[in-house]
Amino acid sequence: MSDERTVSRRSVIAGAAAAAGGAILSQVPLVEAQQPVAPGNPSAAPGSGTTAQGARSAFESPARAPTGVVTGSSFTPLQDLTGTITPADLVFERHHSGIPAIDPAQHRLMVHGLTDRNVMFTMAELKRLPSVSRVHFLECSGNGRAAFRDPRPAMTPQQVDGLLGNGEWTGVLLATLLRQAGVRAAARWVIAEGADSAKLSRSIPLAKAMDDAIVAYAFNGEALRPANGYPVRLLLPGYEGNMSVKWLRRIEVTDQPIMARDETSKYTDPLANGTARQFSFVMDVKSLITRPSHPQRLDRGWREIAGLAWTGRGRIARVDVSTDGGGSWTQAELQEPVLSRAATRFRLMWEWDGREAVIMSRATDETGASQPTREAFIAARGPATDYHFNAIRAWRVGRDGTVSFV
Ligand SMILES: Nc1nc2c(c(=O)[nH]1)N[C@H]1C(S)=C(S)[C@@H](COP(=O)(O)O)O[C@H]1N2
Ligand SMILES: [Mo]
Repeated sequence: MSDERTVSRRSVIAGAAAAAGGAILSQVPLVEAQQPVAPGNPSAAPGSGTTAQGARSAFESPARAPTGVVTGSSFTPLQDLTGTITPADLVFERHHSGIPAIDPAQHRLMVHGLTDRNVMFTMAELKRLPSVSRVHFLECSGNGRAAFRDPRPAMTPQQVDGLLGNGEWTGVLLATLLRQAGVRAAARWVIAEGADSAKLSRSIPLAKAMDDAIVAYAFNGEALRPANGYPVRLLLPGYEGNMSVKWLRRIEVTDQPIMARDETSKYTDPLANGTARQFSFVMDVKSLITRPSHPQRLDRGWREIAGLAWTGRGRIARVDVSTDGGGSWTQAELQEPVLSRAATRFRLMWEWDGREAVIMSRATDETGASQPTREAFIAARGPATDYHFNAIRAWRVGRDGTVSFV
């Protein structure tokens, strides 16, 4: 343990830090002493009836924060969520020309181009094919832009990094569809096109299409929501969100990229030397502390520092947490199972002693890649970079217990 004011959950449970563990429990007033009867007053009257669809407790109101209308985003309320799975009705939305209303009975997905045959799939046909269910994150490559460009103390995790969702996607591997069509030897790319009026199109390396790309029709156990691509979308694990084309209608196999609007005028990264980095597909290793965060106000004593870490390159290997602005770091616990290209929850117990503290997290993935400091990020990418913001971020805890984004 490198920091005397932090303690891992495992060491508490194992009794290896019995003194520290005892200190935690003695300071947390779990129940009033000498409670003579069980708390609460069970109602004598029967409760309300069973329901066809679940609703949240009237005491809970997590919500997305929409900006824009037809061209817009709505942000995942990361501060309200626990574990790793984003509920379908809270996962962020990002669309370039509104949410199309598509009748699944009328929808078709065409696979053509450098193929032995052109194939057209109905939704019923897609659902007859062998399916996979996999947990992956989906992150817009513009995520974190406002927090990088214009950091404000009152920002919440939702505003900092809310263009992030994580959940279980079900569908057919794109490789299965491509094998049915028969990919010709000259093929190198596939072009995916959406059925929205933006006809959002992206070029995808054939190797990715044949590897883990999913033609997904469900999320978290049920049909996709209209905003997230109903009835069918692409999900490219670990790649920038823009490439996971929603309302998927066409896959064209080609020998070169098409240089679509969304991969030329947008989603290229201007660099310091005046050139731009194109086809920066993979999302970099990243993490965010979601609690404590703004607008929480802390009391002194022990609490959990918790957040999410994710990387497009595979699994998260470790997350280190600092409570002194990066002076010293302690390795956090990772919630098992740690899945590839999926959000991973990290946790560390921390005793806040009432002095000003700056808390931050730094994730490292299985390839050895680690989050850069803001200074190193700017040095590498230049001041005008517009995507893939993965520098270390921090929250400041003031003497009055208020938490603000740094
Ligand atoms: N057809 C289509 N696909 C799209 C988009 C779009 O506007 N149209 N937006 C893209 C962007 S920029 C992102 S970040 C993700 C967002 O997916 P979500 O809205 O399901 O969270 O979808 C991508 N796929
Ligand atoms: Mo995006």
